[in-house]
Amino acid sequence: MWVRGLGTLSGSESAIRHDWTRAQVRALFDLPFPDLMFQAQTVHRMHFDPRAVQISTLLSIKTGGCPEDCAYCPQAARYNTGLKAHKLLSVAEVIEKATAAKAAGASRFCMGAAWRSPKDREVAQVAEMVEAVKALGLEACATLGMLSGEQAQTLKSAGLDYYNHNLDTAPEIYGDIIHTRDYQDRLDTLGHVRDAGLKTCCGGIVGMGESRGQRAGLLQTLANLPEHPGSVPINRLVQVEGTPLHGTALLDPFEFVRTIAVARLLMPRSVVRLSAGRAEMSEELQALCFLAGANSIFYGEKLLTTGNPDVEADQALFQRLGLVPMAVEIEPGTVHADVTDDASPSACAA
Ligand code: SAM
Ligand code: DTB
Ligand code: SF4
Repeated sequence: MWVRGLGTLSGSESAIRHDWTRAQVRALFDLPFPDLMFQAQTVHRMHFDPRAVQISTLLSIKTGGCPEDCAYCPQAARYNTGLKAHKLLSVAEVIEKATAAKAAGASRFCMGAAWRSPKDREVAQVAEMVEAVKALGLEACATLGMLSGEQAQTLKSAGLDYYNHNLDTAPEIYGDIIHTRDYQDRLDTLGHVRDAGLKTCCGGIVGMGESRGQRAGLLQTLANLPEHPGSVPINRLVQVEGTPLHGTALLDPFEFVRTIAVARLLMPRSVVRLSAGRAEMSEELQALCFLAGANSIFYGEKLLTTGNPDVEADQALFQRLGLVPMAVEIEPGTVHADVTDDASPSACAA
């Protein structure tokens, strides 16, 4: 099949490429909206059931007081965002939240900590949490900042499935957003994570005042990583008062949908997450994102420190759109949630 902007796709699969040029990615962004949506849908259906949405729940296990200066982040100690900081939670507190997330229908539990890079002793504490989450029959993901190779190994040995570490934006504007570490630090951590045999969860944030060409640059860099990330979270900036990016001009919603569609085209087998920012989106915009190839969400009333749609609202949206939780193999031979014809959105609450 020939697809404008992608060339000839053979058989039932689109090509997995790691050699995208900026001009090629930009050309996809510039397609007429109906063409871009059709192509994204076509590629999505080659690799996924378009009804199936992977469901993750986030928990902030250590909140605020972060020494970094990420201009978007309410957890940076240097910005006055009124956030109530808390120390690392206990394993028992994490088990309680993970149990509730599983009961509500999540298949992956993601633990986030406001660290620049954890100390070895902190990684050991998180490793205990990972073991406990895995024992509940959930996939485990953590996002703790920069990791050494040994730290990534420790987390892998504890049973961690995914490590989230975002590129956040295009390399050429990274230095305008974060000054306390550089792009190469992020690439190095991703290398340690891959070398340890962990799956990567890696994406970025749009709506930080970047241009379309710079959004193309973020997605180009993600797609040209040595392996496509298993999960690609596309966050729309959640504007928090007190952060330098508060007051940034809002991104055209259709441009956000285009970003999802291009991510789907560049990384055909990756799960693309409609990530932060859903609480500020209409249900119609979210539906367009699913049509553009998004097939994952954060589920539960809170992200790390900011709001997310209510569980009941998400269940109702799934029902109205005919979406179902994605089947996920947690352990060999164990299937968490089934995508069957009679699976209903209330399976989220099963
Ligand atoms: N401290 C660790 C780090 O930065 O790697 C892990 C937690 S950090 C909060 C994880 C990611 O959340 C960031 O890389 C960024 O992509 C996303 N994030 C943080 N604040 C956000 C905001 N206001 N809007 C959208 N995404 C945000
Ligand atoms: C990701 O890409 N988005 C999540 C997760 N990875 C850790 C975080 C979103 C944070 C939004 C702002 C907040 O709630 O503090
Ligand atoms: Fe700290 Fe992570 Fe927030 Fe940056 S994004 S300020 S590293 S918590």
